[in-house]
Amino acid sequence: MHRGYLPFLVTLAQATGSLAKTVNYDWNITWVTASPDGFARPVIGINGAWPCPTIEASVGDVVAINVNNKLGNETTGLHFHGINQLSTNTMDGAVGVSQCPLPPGYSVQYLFHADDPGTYWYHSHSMGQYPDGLRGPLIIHDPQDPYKDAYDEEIILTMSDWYREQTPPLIQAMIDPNNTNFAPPIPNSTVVNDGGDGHINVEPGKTYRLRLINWSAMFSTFVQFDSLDMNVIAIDASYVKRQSVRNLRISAAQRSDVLITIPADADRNFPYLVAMDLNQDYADPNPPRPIQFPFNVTGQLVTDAGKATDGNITVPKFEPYDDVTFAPHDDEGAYGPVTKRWLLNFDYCHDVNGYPRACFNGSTYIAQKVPALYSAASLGDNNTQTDAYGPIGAFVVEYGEVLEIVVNNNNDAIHPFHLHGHQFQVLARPASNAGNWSDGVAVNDLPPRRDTVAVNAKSYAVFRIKADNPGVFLFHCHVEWHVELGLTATLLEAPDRLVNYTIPQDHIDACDAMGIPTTGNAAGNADWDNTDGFVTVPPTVYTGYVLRGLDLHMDLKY
Ligand SMILES: *[C@@H]1O[C@H](CO)[C@@H](O)[C@H](O)[C@H]1NC(C)=O
Ligand SMILES: *[C@@H]1O[C@H](CO)[C@@H](O)[C@H](O)[C@H]1NC(C)=O
Ligand SMILES: *[C@@H]1O[C@H](CO)[C@@H](O)[C@H](O)[C@H]1NC(C)=O
Ligand SMILES: *[C@@H]1O[C@H](CO)[C@@H](O)[C@H](O)[C@H]1NC(C)=O
Ligand SMILES: *[C@@H]1O[C@H](CO)[C@@H](O)[C@H](O)[C@H]1NC(C)=O
Ligand SMILES: *[C@@H]1O[C@H](CO)[C@@H](O)[C@H](O)[C@H]1NC(C)=O
Ligand SMILES: *[C@@H]1O[C@H](CO)[C@@H](O)[C@H](O)[C@H]1NC(C)=O
Ligand SMILES: *[C@@H]1O[C@H](CO)[C@@H](O)[C@H](O)[C@H]1NC(C)=O
Ligand SMILES: *[C@@H]1O[C@H](CO)[C@@H](O)[C@H](O)[C@H]1NC(C)=O
Ligand SMILES: *[C@@H]1O[C@H](CO)[C@@H](O)[C@H](O)[C@H]1NC(C)=O
Ligand SMILES: *[C@@H]1O[C@H](CO)[C@@H](O)[C@H](O)[C@H]1NC(C)=O
Ligand SMILES: [Cu+2]
Repeated sequence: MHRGYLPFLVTLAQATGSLAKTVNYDWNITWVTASPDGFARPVIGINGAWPCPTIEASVGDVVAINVNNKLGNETTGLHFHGINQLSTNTMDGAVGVSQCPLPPGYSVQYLFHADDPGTYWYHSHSMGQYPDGLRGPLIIHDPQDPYKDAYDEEIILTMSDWYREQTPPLIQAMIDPNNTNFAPPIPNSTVVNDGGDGHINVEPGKTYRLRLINWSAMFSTFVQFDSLDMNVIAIDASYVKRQSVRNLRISAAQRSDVLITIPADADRNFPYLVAMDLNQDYADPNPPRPIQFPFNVTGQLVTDAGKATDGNITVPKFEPYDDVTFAPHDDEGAYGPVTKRWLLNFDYCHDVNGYPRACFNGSTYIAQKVPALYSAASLGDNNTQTDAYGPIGAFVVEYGEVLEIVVNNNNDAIHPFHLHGHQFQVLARPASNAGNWSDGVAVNDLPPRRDTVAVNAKSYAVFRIKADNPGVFLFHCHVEWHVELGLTATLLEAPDRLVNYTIPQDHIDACDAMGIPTTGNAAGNADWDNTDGFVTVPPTVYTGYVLRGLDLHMDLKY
């Protein structure tokens, strides 16, 4: 099975040195029963087990993952969050954008280059599936890690909200036309490492690199370790100048790598608190929905299992470190001059059909039949016509441009925004109630980079990227329930370089099995401006990714 991009990958692997290897995984996606919070329910696991395994590679490696959908009754797809997929956009795993839904009984191989070190995670990017359990850590180790002499061992600590109900009924309630409050489902608990007691064995005198990963569907987490400071060394997949902090707020999809030193004379265990932020805007002293921190998990850094492990800590007031004040480790300054600006005004809305949805500039994202990348690859030079892609909020940037992305959050809650394909620079992210962005606002000229940033309530954020990764990339809120409400837009990056882009045969086979065209505009029409068959009404009934029986040529309501 040969792929058009494989020679490219091999060339890169060779270029980075003889130690480069291919890391192979062979995965069956399967139903498993698990009870991470003491309540048993079906979850989506891998090779009959859950929590899902960790993908580990080193810089320069090629990662090859065979994904066999053995769910029987649902489609799927895997996204590798934070991996830029430079020149491998077909491997981004965003269903409806860079691939078709993978039907039961079918397989695809994800093949990409481990080019940048860091703490990442993978998850299903198929309607609402990751809160059902299909998520795991993805670590790319760095032989050149600038902090490698500063720690002795590594520990992965994941944290998440957890729902006892399966996702489909939760999404059904979310997208129902009667959900006029745009109300998301409230989780039942907080889990660390997808279950277990949160005990971590440590030794006095050692320094640990904790890779904190938040894969919540909705809520952010505050993290604090008793009397021990955290030394932050990386956010998402970007190194920062070492910074000591007491408390972090980690939004859905964000990661932080922190060093923690256990005192050499430690004679006890150290509790740590993971507290879910259930306020819409934690800075607001009178939150509109005052459900305050009911979901705490207290874990323990255990130096001696014979000593008390029931200690806990109380944090009178969470004062999380401001993550936009971290400094990039490599001193890379703000990209410039800006040649294009993408200004997005987010608010809840009623769409043209009157349905309660989430909008950028008054428009909600509506998934189309043909993955947008496949349209870009097949429409020739008409692939720059944003109307060819249907109502997916398409925006074109040319190769080499410096793109400034501005998001105004007109809502009274904090929302974590994520861009696929880049670690973007965060130039400004003021406090809540700063109002809308205006040209000339102060920006940081030594900005930190990351791939997900929490935008404060009634406020804004300013990001920049260099358009050096031809592809089709989603920009969306990482609250899964808001994705279902359409809080997504689409970046068409250097579409002129996507003409005749090679789509792997196994990805094409998945589309064929689903009855989805792989060329043409959003509806598969050869003429870019023929809108017959465009999807213009967002789904209000969640048939979702569920296949009715084994009729693979289902209606396209995924
Ligand atoms: C995947 O499932 C098939 C049966 O459907 C089995 O033969 C194979 O060994 C499984 N693979 C793994 C890695 O468990
Ligand atoms: C698919 O099957 C699993 C396992 O039986 C079940 O728990 C789940 O609810 C089903 N999914 C749908 C969408 O019906
Ligand atoms: C919407 O309608 C459904 C089905 O009739 C009902 O179960 C649900 O409670 C309603 N939701 C709201 C927010 O009124
Ligand atoms: C989970 O939480 C929801 C929302 O608060 C609640 O309605 C439901 O009863 C809870 N489920 C269980 C099994 O505790
Ligand atoms: C994870 O992110 C969610 C959503 O932003 C947030 O509410 C929750 O507090 C975060 N959890 C941790 C442990 O950082
Ligand atoms: C833990 O916190 C609870 C509630 O704040 C308190 O009642 C209890 O005494 C604490 N336990 C210890 C060992 O400090
Ligand atoms: C969770 O922890 C916070 C900070 O210590 C505290 O304010 C809150 O009362 C705790 N919640 C519960 C339910 O214990
Ligand atoms: C969104 O609306 C603003 C204000 O009207 C406008 O300046 C901006 O260009 C619009 N963005 C897009 C992507 O159309
Ligand atoms: C682009 O669309 C125009 C009609 O608008 C058509 O004449 C032309 O052939 C198309 N170009 C390609 C490469 O398909
Ligand atoms: C921000 O702009 C929106 C229009 O996009 C407007 O409705 C809102 O009132 C503005 N907010 C402020 C604080 O001026
Ligand atoms: C793309 O493929 C078409 C059909 O084979 C061909 O006519 C066209 O020249 C190709 N375009 C580019 C830019 O390679
Ligand atoms: Cu993502």
